[in-house]
Amino acid sequence: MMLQWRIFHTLCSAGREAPKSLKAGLLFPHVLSCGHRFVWHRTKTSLPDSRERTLIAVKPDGVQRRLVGQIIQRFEQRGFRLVGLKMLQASEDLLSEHYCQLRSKPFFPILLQYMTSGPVVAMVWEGHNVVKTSRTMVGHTNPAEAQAGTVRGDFSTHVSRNVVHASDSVEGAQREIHLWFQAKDLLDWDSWDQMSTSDVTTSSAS
Ligand code: DAT
Ligand code: MG
Repeated sequence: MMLQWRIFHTLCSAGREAPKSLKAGLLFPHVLSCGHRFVWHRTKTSLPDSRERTLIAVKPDGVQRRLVGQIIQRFEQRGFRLVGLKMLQASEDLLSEHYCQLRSKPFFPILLQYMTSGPVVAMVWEGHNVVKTSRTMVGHTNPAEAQAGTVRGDFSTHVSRNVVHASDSVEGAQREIHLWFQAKDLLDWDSWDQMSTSDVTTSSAS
């Protein structure tokens, strides 16, 4: 502990920013050893995709039905990190860009009408394989074919009211996140339980 304080003061007096883990350890001494073991562990075994991100959006029907909390809970309990969150009334322009691959579909005008019918809660979630895992958690596009236990399988019955959006590829997620969020509104942070929710499995998992 004394050593931590010494390093902290040395950095501060030299006008440098102390590492986040050190600050956390000083503010919350009970996590000090975990915090430092955690940082050491990350540099040794983290895979690049532990920082993979996806866009999840609770659609207007999900917001109207007050499902936001339950949907957030599912992603939190799965072990993903929330790095961006906002509620907005999405514009037709934004949605037209978001769903650009569907512009020629007959249901496109109805989709835009539905998606602009009320507020949307847009989120960016981060973690190992978050894109693929989120798609599984959200379930089939058509809720009639979605497995029970998925968001769509538990909360919806019709494709035109399927409660939630999830990016379908890593590249698609990057495009969508850029569309919905400014970089300054996304936070990089380390969760203290990261070792137990993902890093410990990364040395052998793909
Ligand atoms: P997903 O949302 O599972 O990625 P998608 O990208 O193919 O599915 O379609 C985007 C949304 O468009 C979908 O969530 C609901 C709507 N949609 C898709 N197919 C539809 C259809 N046949 N009729 C009405 N809406 C549809
Ligand atoms: Mg899609």
